[in-house]
Amino acid sequence: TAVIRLADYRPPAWTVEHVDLAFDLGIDRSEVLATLDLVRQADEPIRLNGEGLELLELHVDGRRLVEGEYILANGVLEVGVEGDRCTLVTRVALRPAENTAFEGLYLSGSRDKGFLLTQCEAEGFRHITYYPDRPDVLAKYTVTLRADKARFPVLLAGGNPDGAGDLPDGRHWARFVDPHPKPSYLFALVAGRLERISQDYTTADGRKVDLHIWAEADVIDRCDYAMDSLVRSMRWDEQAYGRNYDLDVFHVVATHDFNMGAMENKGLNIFNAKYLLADPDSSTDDEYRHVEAVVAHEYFHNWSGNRVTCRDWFQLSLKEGLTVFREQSFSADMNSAPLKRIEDVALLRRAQFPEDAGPLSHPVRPSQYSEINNFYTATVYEKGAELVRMIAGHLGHDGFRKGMDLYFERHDGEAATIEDYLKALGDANGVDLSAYLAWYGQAGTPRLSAEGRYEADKHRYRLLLRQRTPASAGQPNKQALPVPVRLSLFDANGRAMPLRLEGESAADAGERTVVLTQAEQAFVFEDIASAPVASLLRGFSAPVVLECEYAPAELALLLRHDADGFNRWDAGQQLAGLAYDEYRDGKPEGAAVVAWASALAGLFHDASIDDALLAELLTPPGEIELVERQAERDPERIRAIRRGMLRALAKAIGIDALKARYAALREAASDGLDAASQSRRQLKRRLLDLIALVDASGAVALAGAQYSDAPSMTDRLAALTTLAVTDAAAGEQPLAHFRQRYDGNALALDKWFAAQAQLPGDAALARVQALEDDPAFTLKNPNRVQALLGTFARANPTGFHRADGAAYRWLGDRLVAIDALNPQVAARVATAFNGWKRLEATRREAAHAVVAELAARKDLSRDLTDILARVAL
Ligand code: HT7
Ligand code: ZN
Repeated sequence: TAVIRLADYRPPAWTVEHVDLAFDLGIDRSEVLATLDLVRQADEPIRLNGEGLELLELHVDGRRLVEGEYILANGVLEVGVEGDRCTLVTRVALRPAENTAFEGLYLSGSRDKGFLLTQCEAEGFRHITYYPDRPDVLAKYTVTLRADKARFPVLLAGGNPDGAGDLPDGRHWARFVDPHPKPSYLFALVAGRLERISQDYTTADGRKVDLHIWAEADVIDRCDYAMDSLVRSMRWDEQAYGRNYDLDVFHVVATHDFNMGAMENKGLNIFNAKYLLADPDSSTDDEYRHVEAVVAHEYFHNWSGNRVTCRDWFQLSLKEGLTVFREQSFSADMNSAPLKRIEDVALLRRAQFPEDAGPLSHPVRPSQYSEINNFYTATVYEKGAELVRMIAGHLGHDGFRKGMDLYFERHDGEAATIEDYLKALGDANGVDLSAYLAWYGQAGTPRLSAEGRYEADKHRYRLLLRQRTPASAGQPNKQALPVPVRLSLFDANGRAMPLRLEGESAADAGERTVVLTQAEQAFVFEDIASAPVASLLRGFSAPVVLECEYAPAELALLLRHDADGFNRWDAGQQLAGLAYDEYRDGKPEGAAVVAWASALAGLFHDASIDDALLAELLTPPGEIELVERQAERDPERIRAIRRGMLRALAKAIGIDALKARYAALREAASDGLDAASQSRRQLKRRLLDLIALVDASGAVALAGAQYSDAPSMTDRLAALTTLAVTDAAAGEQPLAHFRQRYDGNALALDKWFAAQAQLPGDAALARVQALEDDPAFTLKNPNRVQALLGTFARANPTGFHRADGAAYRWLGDRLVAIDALNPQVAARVATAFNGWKRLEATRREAAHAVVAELAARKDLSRDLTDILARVAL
């Protein structure tokens, strides 16, 4: 397959000044009449992308072209014209109901009740009409929609409304004009029977905006939280970045049929219902937070992505990394900042570090791709956000804001690059940020090693930092990167010492940032009265793996005293890692196990710790992260060791203390969304899991009661999951109850499928296979596929990696079936095979056989083929 390279970038030969689109919408057949005002930029023919289109007519400057006057091959329509401008008209036909790939114009839901919608990022617009479908072609859009009024009472497109009316034969029309030039990937339309909730909003600069959230009638009463989140996001972007909304209307639409989380189409955001709907009866606390975060993320794209877009898809992180960072800052302001940081870093470690350590590793700005849909990755999003965070830290709060102001001002209405971004931020502050460019171009997670030496006689502490980034495909030698290390030094009582670097005259308060710019550098701190314990990379100041030989007692000290909530948690994670090593090496009474369990037992009784933070502290790294601590991956063994450690922890705290705390939390139960109630629910869930490890039947009784009288989905699902994974028989009745109670509630049923996909061990595959026969299961719905197959393959290591390889073979078969319907979804699920090389030998051979067989097939999509080809390497 063709490889697209960043180095081959050429500006467009023809640009579009204005595009007029007229749609005649129907479920089986829709027609699109497109009028493009084209402007020549180079001495080349016009080349327009188009895939799966039935071309009905083609006109240039009013003259209809006949066959032979144009070339139509390999998804490109080529027309040679004279002159520097022309008007090109095409009329094409589409078949929305047959579009199971959910790219371009498609049908969400059933033929009789569903609605039509579009998804154009990254290259979906070419499935709608012939167009230069690349993000650096920005045009003004006028869109007219025509459809049967009874079947499609609501007609929406991006931009401001510009008239509507009735037509003969029960049809009607609506027109929209978008004054802001935009790339084709931001085009959207929606048509069908939808209900709405609305709110008035006035921007800080005085624009009155109508906010509308649209959804099907049965779920419209679950959109209020999204509306509140939207208003909070709009205010926050005004206050934090001085960014105002810029159209008279803002539409948000929910669909159950969507390949990703949501889409920031200009003026018409479209959401996977999973990230828009929320109500106490069917949503967990985590889901409420996700709704708030995704609503904010898509809204923030209006500036970081829409007003300033990407020159090409290699620059994807310019909008995605930046927007994730903006969402992280917003969520930290709306909720607990340390908990948000813990959650984000945990995600980075769980999803991005493994991606970057295997054959799918790529730089935040890749240099080549064969299928861009496969680059909407944790690296581009989450690592990209970490790079923005480092740069923001370098500039400081006010400097970063000045830099962002200049970036938005300088590139408004343009398609920019990562270089443009660094230049604007640097220029606004009179600094050169180009050293950070290396972070964008270099794959792999850097290892940062730290070695501290205290010179008691000189009262000095010498910190030697070294960095090394492992080789990756095509990048055998890595260069040194700027690595900001925020740090504090603690004395034996857990107090942060004043910090003065050699050569400086005054000491800083208890925290500062040193930047490692070379492969190796020493930093010497003066006037250090006693041997310190270093708290390094505070707040996770750089996306690296820290290698520092702490003694268990030192980590226990940080776990007890570090004022940085993130580092406190991370000290616990590192200590848990050492405890894991001891367990693995047959030393269940080792120093780290004892230090970890006793420090946490102490914190358990510390009333000053927030319940949610305590829940996080009581959670060691998961089975997936712990793979790093095994030479070869044997999921059963990892799970057994981890459970052994947790049992030691539960015993150190004491079963009676655990049960008493659980009972107290149950007493205080409510369905409130306030932080304290959410924290209580989170801790309750953690305690139930710990109790289950030492007293399974006691936990089953508690979970049964919790399930029956749960005031919220958070409590209900926690109890259900505990029951399902602790005792299969005890889980049956509540599972059946849940299935019936939520029949018809797609998002709640997804949780039911996902809970069972997590059953540990060999029993899981048969359960998953049985669930495929449930009438509610379908391979056509991406959320359902992710809930059952995605959860099983990615979040159930002992179930998926069963030693006989049966689950690998089963997933291989399913991938072929999914691929025939929806290549993007198949490709995503297939990434579960990433890391097969690190499995122990039996599993490795079984996984390899499946991957190799699939990779050799010639009948699979480009999306799936690309993932398989790379994973098989
Ligand atoms: N920018 C959006 C990306 C997206 C997408 C990409 C490929 C295929 C389908 C898609 N749906 C949405 C999501 C975001 O805001 O990051
Ligand atoms: Zn995004």
